[in-house]
Amino acid sequence: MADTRFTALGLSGSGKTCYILGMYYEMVTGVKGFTIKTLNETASKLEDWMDRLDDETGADRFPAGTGLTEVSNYEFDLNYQNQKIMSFDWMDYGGRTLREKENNPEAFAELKKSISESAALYVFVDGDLLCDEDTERKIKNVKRKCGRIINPFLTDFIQEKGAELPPIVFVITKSDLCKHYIKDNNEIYNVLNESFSSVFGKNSRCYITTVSLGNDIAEEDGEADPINIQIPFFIGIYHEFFNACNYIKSKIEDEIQDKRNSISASRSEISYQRGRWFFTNYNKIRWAEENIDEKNKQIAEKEEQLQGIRKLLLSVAAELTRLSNNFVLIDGGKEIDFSADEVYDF
Ligand SMILES: Nc1nc2c(ncn2[C@@H]2O[C@H](COP(=O)(O)OP(=O)(O)O)[C@@H](O)[C@H]2O)c(=O)[nH]1
Ligand SMILES: [Mg+2]
Repeated sequence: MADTRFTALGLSGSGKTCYILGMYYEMVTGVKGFTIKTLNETASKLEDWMDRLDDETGADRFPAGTGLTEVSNYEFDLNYQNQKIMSFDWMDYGGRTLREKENNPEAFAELKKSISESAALYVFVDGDLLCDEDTERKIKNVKRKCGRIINPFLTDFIQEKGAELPPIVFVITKSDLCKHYIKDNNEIYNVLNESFSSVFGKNSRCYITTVSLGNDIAEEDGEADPINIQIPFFIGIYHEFFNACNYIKSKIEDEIQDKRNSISASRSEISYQRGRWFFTNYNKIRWAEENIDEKNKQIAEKEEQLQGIRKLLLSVAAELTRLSNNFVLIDGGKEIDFSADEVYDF
């Protein structure tokens, strides 16, 4: 079991499988000290796809479409300078699964379960749907060919999570194709807001970013050179790792407090024994002194552990801040600047 799970919602052909491939392609060699590796046998599939992405041309270089209701689970480990940050599961499935409630109830149930366990939910919007000069037609495309099917899943997720709603990340794929048609961030927000109106509510935190496998990847001999591909998953990691760190921190602080209590009990024992006139128990004094040394050593270890976590958390926050020019954050329905201030107080 990985530490956390992310799920991508998107129709067939929206670019979900290529996204995983692109992310692996980018991160396996490392970005700013961060690397990911796969932990399960699905890695070999990614390795084959990577070779093909580099060696083939035209449509052959992309993974063959995911079987319509096939479900694969990728397990990744994210490391920073060879230290593990966390492991995460990323579920990939054929886009038809979204509509297979009756025909393939197992795959559908697996998808529903994955959504409800997810620490971040990704909505993949096919960039092809934005390849139109007219904003109204973009809205119509996204509403009809994406929103209509995905909205019920989003509504369930929002209701189920309530006040604890995890971030929802809109990933607009194939930006190499659609960037020529997008006027500005406002237009993208407008299209998404019209198509997924239930999402941009008071207690939601939504991110929007565009990704591509490469600027000229659509050309016959275009090269893979992923753009923004690490952003969506760094957003998920940032939130989940921050939550995990807070949890670990409060546990460590409780443990440190226990040890401090034990030290003060030992100190009382020592002064009690020393205060006795005739019956001083020197063994008890020795035990108490040993206990104080031992507990002080354990406190130092715990504090070091906390420092290590703090360092990792700061590195994740710094990386997301570095990338923040390339995504939009909508908090409670309003666009705000991304800031990792909460982490600096950690
Ligand atoms: N131009 C371009 N095409 C892409 C990109 N990513 C995916 N595609 C195309 O979209 C197709 C479907 O992608 P895929 O990941 O299989 O979609 P899925 O059904 O959501 O898994 C691929 O076969 C590619 O032809 C991209 O970044 N740029
Ligand atoms: Mg697929």
